[in-house]
Amino acid sequence: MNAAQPGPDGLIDGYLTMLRIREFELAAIRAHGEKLVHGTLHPYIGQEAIATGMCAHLRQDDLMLSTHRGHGHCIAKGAPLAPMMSELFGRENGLCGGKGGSMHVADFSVGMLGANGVVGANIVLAAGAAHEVKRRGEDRVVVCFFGDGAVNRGPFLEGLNWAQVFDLPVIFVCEDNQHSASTRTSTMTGGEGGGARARSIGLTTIDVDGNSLPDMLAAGKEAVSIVRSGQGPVFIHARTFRVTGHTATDLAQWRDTEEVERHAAADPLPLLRARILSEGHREDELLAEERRVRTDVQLAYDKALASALPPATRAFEDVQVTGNPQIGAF
Ligand SMILES: Cc1ncc(C[n+]2csc(CCOP(=O)(O)OP(=O)(O)O)c2C)c(N)n1
Repeated sequence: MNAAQPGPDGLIDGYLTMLRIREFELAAIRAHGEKLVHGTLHPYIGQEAIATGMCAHLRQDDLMLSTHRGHGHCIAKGAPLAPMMSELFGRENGLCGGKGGSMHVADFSVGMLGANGVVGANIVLAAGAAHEVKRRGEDRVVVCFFGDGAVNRGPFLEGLNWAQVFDLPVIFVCEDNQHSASTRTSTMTGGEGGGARARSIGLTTIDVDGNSLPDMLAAGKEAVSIVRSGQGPVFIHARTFRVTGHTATDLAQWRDTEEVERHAAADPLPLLRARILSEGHREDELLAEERRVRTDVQLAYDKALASALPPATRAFEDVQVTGNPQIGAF
């Protein structure tokens, strides 16, 4: 084991976070099929090691910007499951009072500044948040997750350049699942992609197998140590694969069957479980922990289902800021 790699406890904690994300996603997909979740839902299944490995090194007061595929980021940053599920169900006890839903969920109390339905838009928001952190002289770190499709949008250049020029404490994590909605990203990306573009701007760049929790933990640790010590922004290129279709209703029949089967066979969760057991962890103890995770997710589902919708009288609250514009998110 390399010195930067985690010990067995780090792997077990990480595995259980990944399982929490996976089980939450399976429950959310089920709820979507039962018409309990309205609007589109983008599952994070297959990519759990990235959010888990990255967020394992963050403090609660560190900040995070997420995407349309944001449930995993939110859970890994520490958002509680029941209010999150309620948010997806549009219930009044949801994290955003049931008005944000899957694509606009946020939890400022754990530094989760928001999912974002506009591809790439969170990159400039992250640069802005990092600029404010630096202006205040704080040692907080900002992490921004986005997909490989986002590197072809304007905010990618703008955000990375700004972060580099002002030496900002931000980690850009590109989750390269090889697809942008239903298009192979390689067919619409010039040159060598996000990593090469980040390097050309001057960012420290880390390339990592995003399906390996040990590798992601090591990459996250290195990135946080660079950024928190004031050595400027970092770009992580995390290679992964989206196991499901683009959305909960996309059966992804347009994809190459051989490729999908190959990646399903390399599902990071069972592989990590097998590794943990091979390193001597007792299976009965792991089974008990797994049962606890599944119970927590089921309780979150049941609680959301039993919760009330926001009253119609509050429909126009939270829609527009009418109070003090100085009220900050962090
Ligand atoms: C500015 C913008 N253009 C188009 C869309 C429609 N759209 C939603 S998700 C998506 C694909 C994004 O791909 P990627 O950034 O790789 O993330 P992934 O879905 O693979 O996680 C697109 C094009 C959007 N939401 N925002």
